[in-house]
Amino acid sequence: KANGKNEAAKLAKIPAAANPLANEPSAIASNISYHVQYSPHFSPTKFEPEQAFFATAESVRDRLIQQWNETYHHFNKVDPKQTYYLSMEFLQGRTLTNAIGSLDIQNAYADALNNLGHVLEEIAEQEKDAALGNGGLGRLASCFLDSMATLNLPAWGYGLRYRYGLFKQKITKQGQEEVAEDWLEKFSPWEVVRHDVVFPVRFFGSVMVNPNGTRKWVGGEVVQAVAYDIPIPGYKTKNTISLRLWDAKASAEDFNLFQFNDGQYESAAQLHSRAQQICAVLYPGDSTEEGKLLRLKQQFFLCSASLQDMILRFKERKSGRQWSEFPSKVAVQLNDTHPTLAIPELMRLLMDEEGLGWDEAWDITTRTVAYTNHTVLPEALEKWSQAVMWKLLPRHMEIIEEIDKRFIAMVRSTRSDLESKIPSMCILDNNPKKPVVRMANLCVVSAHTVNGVAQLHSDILKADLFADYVSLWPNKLQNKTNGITPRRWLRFCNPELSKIITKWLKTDQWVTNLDLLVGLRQFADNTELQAEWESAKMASKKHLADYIWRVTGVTIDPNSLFDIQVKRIHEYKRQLLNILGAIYRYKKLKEMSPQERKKTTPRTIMIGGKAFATYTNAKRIVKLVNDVGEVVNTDPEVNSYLKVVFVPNYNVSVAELLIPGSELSQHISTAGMEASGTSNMKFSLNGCLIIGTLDGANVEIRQEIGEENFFLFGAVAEQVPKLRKEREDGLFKPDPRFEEAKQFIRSGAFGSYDYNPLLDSLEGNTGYGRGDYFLVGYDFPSYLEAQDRVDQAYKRSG
Ligand code: B1N
Repeated sequence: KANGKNEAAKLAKIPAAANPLANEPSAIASNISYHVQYSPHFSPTKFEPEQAFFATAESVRDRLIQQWNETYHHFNKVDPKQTYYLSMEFLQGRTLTNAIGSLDIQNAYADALNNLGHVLEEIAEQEKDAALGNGGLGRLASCFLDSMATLNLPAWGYGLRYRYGLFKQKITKQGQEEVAEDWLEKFSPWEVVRHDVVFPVRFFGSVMVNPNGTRKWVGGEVVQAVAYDIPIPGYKTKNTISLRLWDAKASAEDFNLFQFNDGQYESAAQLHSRAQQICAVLYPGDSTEEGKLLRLKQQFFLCSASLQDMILRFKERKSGRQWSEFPSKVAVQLNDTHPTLAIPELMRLLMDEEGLGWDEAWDITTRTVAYTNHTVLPEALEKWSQAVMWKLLPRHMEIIEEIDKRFIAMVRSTRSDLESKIPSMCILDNNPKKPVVRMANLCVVSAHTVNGVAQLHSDILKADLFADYVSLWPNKLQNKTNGITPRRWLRFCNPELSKIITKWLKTDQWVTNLDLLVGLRQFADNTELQAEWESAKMASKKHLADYIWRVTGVTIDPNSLFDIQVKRIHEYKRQLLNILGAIYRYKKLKEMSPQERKKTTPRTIMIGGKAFATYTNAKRIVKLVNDVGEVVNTDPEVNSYLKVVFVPNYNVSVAELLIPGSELSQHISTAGMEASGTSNMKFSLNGCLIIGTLDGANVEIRQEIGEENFFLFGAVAEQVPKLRKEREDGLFKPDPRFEEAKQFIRSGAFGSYDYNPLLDSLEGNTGYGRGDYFLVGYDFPSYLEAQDRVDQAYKRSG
């Protein structure tokens, strides 16, 4: 362990480097010590791991800034078509290890820190996760940035600089407790504020009609959007792109000095505090009820600031150019419907600010914008109240009405056969009870391309949700199966396995070209490779076991099968199926004789994930997993054959620890409901087998890794509607094993908490209005059978 005083003494002896960006450990050490002294954030002379982290990060940042500026100048000169990824969420996680790895200077940094009395891994753990997202959708955005940078693409990410990211999850006797996560508590060494990049963003107000008939949005309140940039280095390339996060600020004129001097402190700063609210918190997703108006403000704030920035860049890169060039220089990708307002905002900017006519503005907008759909869950499809929209964005509502009117006229004049479909295809739902804007419809009507995120999901979009549009625009809908960055999710999080792969492939090119991994297939039966592989897995399992002990106090056996399910807690993801399976396993173990137990495959089941704060059933599931763990792990009869662990506060850096140590991972959503899933890819990449349904990207992963490496069970998507109907009609006969597992909970085996409401959701007519909407009962028997196959396979593999 580093001792602050000794390290500080060492620091004082480090000479200044001639070139602060040189790659020798001595130059790096001197650059780190420079930052300790001259970029001080703490009292002088302290050099504990925390201080060492910030100084190391700043030293790495120096290098990033150099590449970053060069990238910036290069693209300014070349003027390529830029991709802009608009997303309300980016789940960046930690940056240090990724940045050092991308710059390919791990060893030099490790040595430099050693010389200064520190250990790189320990320093890296000081960093807080930047969790400006909820789950897969946000992490996908961050993976795309890494990959685009690595592919040398001219891309930018645009998002919001939330003051508080996703909450920290604490587990107490009551279950999950949410605590604000202060990722900016000290500061983030990775962000650079651009004081020269500031745009006004208006809210409320009214529409003024000019004498010539053109329209202008005026009045209301104006907030300033200030750019904070985070460098995104590509792997072993100089290309370093930007994640631009907007923060909201009121201007000095908005501070009412007169009121302040009069002692009216709160009202004097009212506009300032209203501006601060905009980026105060990330809205936890998967929800239905939030501060609707504030969330809409956030969405518009992101869209307006980002588009103004893109337009300015377009103009600055070449003066006096034609607007018709815009779509060949700018591509805007909407990450779900959350940034849909980019569509009417681009129309407004082009027409009201730049003086273009409707037709030209529409042509440019539709050729610029593309939309990715990430879900078919009806409650996650955004619909904004027309009343709220008229109030906050009056000019945009005029534009949306016009888009809708023209769309309907176009369908009527060209496709009279679709007349009956117009009410569901159009944008405005004018139901007098609750008139809303259907954001997905606005996106499909306006985007040149719409994509789903896995083959099955895209097929469902085409056959179901967006079927009528397919008949209108046969080529608009495409599939783009999600992906993950192999840098963070294998090369950096699992260096032991990476080394083995590089050794056997005789190249490390797989880090940027995963197709090369098929080259390992020819060695599959090589016992030397197998032994190396196993020892890497064992090392990761021990590392993980150590972590689990630190955060939960539970000891787990690295020789048991490590079985992991980590993702947001949701009924459709069916963590309940997992824990019911664990409960059934426990009950059977209890009934066995000691000799019989010895023949079973020892397992450690780990479940982690955050539940949305007001999602009652999700929170009950968290509590149930914890209660089951409490009983099972302290039961001396069975706890060498089964452990059940709830992994608290699942986030990106916890994932980086769990995934390398996994042997089986669960991707067991009700078929047709998980659009893609992305952790399934991460687990597979780390040599973990999957138990899963034919859902999302599981389908394609199974084809890639081979059926023998995928423990398949459950209903397929086409069966689901019929099975739900059968349940409703009382035709479903539950398997006795399912009844037994539920009964065991009801009997109080896991404590006195009232689990009846949760269990009732699997029966009768509760839950989503129809009992067991997610078909846990239907899939339970085939799930248990798949788990038996897992146990057998593990035994065979020794
Ligand atoms: O997007 C991921 C997919 O891999 C997952 O299957 C999918 O569930 C996820 C509202 C969402 N879909 N929708 C959301 C997030 C926040 C919010 O406020 C919806 N997240 C997904 C990447 O494609």
